Formats: sequence, structure tokens, C-alpha cells
Amino acid sequence: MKSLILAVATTVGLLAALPATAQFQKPEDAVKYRKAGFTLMAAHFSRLGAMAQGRVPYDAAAAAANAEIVNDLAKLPFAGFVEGTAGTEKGTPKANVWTERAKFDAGAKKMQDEVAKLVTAAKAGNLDALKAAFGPAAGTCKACHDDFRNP
Ligand code: ASC
Repeated sequence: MKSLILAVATTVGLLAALPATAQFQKPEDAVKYRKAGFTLMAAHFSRLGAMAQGRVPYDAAAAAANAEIVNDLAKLPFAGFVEGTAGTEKGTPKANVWTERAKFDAGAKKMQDEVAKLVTAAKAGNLDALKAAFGPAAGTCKACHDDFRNP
């Protein structure tokens, strides 16, 4: 019984540590991983944007749920920015992700911080709070795209 508990605890511990230390067999796997993460983030973030901009009716429960999902996803994609995966095509990361890594990481952190505030705002249950937090969060997406993503 003790060893079963230990095995379960170890497995849970390893799974919990995964996002931060995701390891990839090949660089292409890391690229797929981060793109999948950003694709999902964009899907859920844009649902918040639609409400904040009045394109769909405000739904407090949906706003809170989508903000939570974005918050969870926001931790994931950055492990996929492994060395040697810069590009030149539209939408790919520029080489300065790696030459200015501290600035890139600070941008990621800023995004995660603004998304955390977005969760609090979405849970406040009023559209004005959502609107106020959405803009700064979207701004952190744009800032990194402007600096680090090929147009
Ligand atoms: C989105 C999305 C982004 C950001 C960005 C904000 O909904 O997919 O990449 O917002 O457009 O400027």
C-alpha cells in the first residue's frame, strides 16, 4: 500500500512538473506543441474579446470559464521555444527570441500576470471589469508579436 501511494504521488508530482520542463524528442515537436498552445489560447481569448467588444452578448459564466482556460494555457507554450527553432516565414519566431531571451521571458511573464488579472476581472461578474482587463491582456500579446514574431 505504501509503495502504491508513493507511486501515485510520484506520478502526480511528475505530471504537475511537466509544463515547465516539457521535453521534446525533436525540435518539430516543440514547434507543434507551442503552436497548439497558442491556437487554443487564441480561441478562448477571442471569446472574451468578442464579449468585451460587444460582438456577442455578455455571459458572466462563459467569461469566467474562458478566462480560467486562458490562464491555464498561458503557462504552457513557452517550453516549446527551444533553441534552433527560429524561422523567417510569417508567424514564426524571430531569432531575437533567443538572443534577447530575458526580454522575451519578461514579455511572457507580463502576459501571464495580465491574464491572471483577467481571471479576477471575469469572475467579478460585470462587463465593465472584463472590458478594463481585456485591453491590457491583449496588449501583452501584441507587444511580443511586434517584437518577436515575423510579420
Ligand atoms: C487575440 C489573438 C491574439 C491577440 C492579439 C492582441 O485574440 O489571437 O494574438 O488577441 O491580436 O493584439
